Amino acid sequence: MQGAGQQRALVKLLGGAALGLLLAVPTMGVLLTAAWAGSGCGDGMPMMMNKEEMRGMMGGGRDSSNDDAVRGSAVETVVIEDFAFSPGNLHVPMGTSVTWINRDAALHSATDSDGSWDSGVLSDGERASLVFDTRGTVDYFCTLHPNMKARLVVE
Ligand SMILES: [Cu+2]
Repeated sequence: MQGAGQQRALVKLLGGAALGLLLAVPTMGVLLTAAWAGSGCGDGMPMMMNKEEMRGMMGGGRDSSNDDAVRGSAVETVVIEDFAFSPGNLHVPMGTSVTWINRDAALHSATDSDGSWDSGVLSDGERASLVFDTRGTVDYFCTLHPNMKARLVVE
C-alpha cells in the first residue's frame, strides 16, 4: 500500500477480548509491536496438521483478488473460508474498518503483500480489524498459504 505519513492500528480480537495491538508505519516498512497483552505465543496452537492444513500446504488456497468487485461501506467483514478470502475484491470508502475473520479449522493470516501490516496467525473464529485511511489498492495474502490472495481498494 502506498502513502506517506499514514498510521494504522490493527487490533486482533479473540471472542471480543483484545489480545494486542500492532502499529504499522508503512513508510518505514517496519512493524512495531505494542502491548501484546498477555497473548503469549502458541496458546492453543495445534501441533498436529489436520486435513485442511495438509490441503493448504499441498497448494490449496484461492486467489480471489479478481473476483467481481464488491462495494462495501464504512464497516466491512472479510470471511476467510475454504482457503479463500471473501469478498476477495472489496472496494471501500476511505476510513473503512475492515475485519477479517477465520472460519476455517486451518490457521490463516491477512497480510499486506508489501509487509505494511499483518493480522498475525488467526485460528478458527479469531478476527483482526484494521482501519484504512489512505486511498489505494492493497494486495494481501495469507502467509501460511501464499496462494490465498485478495485485494482491497480504498477509494
Ligand atoms: Cu491461509
